[in-house]
Amino acid sequence: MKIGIICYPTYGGSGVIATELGCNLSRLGHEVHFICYNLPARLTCQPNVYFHLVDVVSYPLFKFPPYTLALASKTAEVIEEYGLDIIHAHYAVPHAMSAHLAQQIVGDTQIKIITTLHGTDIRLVGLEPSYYRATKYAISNNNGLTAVSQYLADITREEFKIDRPIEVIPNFVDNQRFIRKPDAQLRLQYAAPDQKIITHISNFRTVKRIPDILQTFALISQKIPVRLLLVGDGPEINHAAELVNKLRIHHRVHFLNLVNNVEDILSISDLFLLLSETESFGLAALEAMSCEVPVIASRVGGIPEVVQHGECGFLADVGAIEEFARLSLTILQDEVLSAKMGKMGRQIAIERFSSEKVIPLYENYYKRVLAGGI
Ligand code: GMT
Repeated sequence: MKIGIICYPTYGGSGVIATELGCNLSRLGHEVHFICYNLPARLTCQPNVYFHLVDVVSYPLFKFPPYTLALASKTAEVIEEYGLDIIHAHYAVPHAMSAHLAQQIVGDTQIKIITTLHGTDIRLVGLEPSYYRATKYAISNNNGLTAVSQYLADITREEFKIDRPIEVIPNFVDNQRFIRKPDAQLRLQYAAPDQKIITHISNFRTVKRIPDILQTFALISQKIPVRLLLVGDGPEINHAAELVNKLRIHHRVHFLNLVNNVEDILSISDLFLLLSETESFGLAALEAMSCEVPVIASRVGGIPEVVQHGECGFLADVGAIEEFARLSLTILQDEVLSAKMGKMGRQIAIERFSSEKVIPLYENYYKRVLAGGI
């Protein structure tokens, strides 16, 4: 198949999944065309993969350069030039609409549009009155629609009052890359041998409830020797640094910013925290599980579909800081339980969320959409 992929080219989960999906599809022999405003962060050069830059031209009259139109124009151009079969848009706003426009522009009934919903495109941005109607129109009229969790599919039907089928295809992880390979030297950079390492990885947006991460960590650190690694960057990072000082935990917290070797950091971690307000899936938690790191997470959105409570970690209600700290200590103070949960996490990551299992689900879905069977 000739597949066009539209995504945000950043380190965020939707961009990572889109990029990994495209690379995997190209290895299976499909021709893959990324259409983005930048080279996707995780994209590596390989045969059968093309990159098309969306150039958003500005003009003094424009207060807001029309990215949606530039993306639609570029997508239409690529569809025609390369004879694409499918455009797969990741993250509905505004990609579902740009892809729909491109389909109308080329006026070719052969090209099929599929959108994958990732989370905040539906739960936060798409529900904003400014975007609601256009998002609903686009996802109702695309040829195929997938969601990364059952929770997200259900909430989309409810919030957007649409009754079309939504295929649930979960996110996936490369179990060969995300495998526990602890580097003793790297560990020593952050913690003494008697200290545990807790890790949080995110885009540091409000939805991640960074203050809860820090307060939970502060409670844990009152009981055992421990260090916190904060990986990633985003709007809340300065606020996080201020709170770290206020809580007097600055000597126990490391800000790592964006790192390319996430799997190395996870491999030296003893616990992963994801205490978000809402989370359609929680890809970072899945990557931790694949590296045998037990997870403490909020019982919200699609997280319970990934993190099995009592098996590979524990869940508690959003904001339940004392409970998060208590559950974290239960794991950190029991080596047998910790190892058992780590192994179970990896088993779940392999059995249910490996790229080998999930990529064929997308391939089959594409074939069904092309055959008009959705
Ligand atoms: O919505 C975001 O915070 C960004 C978005 C992304 O582009 O990374 O994350 C969403 O998509 C990820 C990949 O499917 C999911 O793992 C995240 O759970 C989801 N984020 C939220 O629902 C908050």
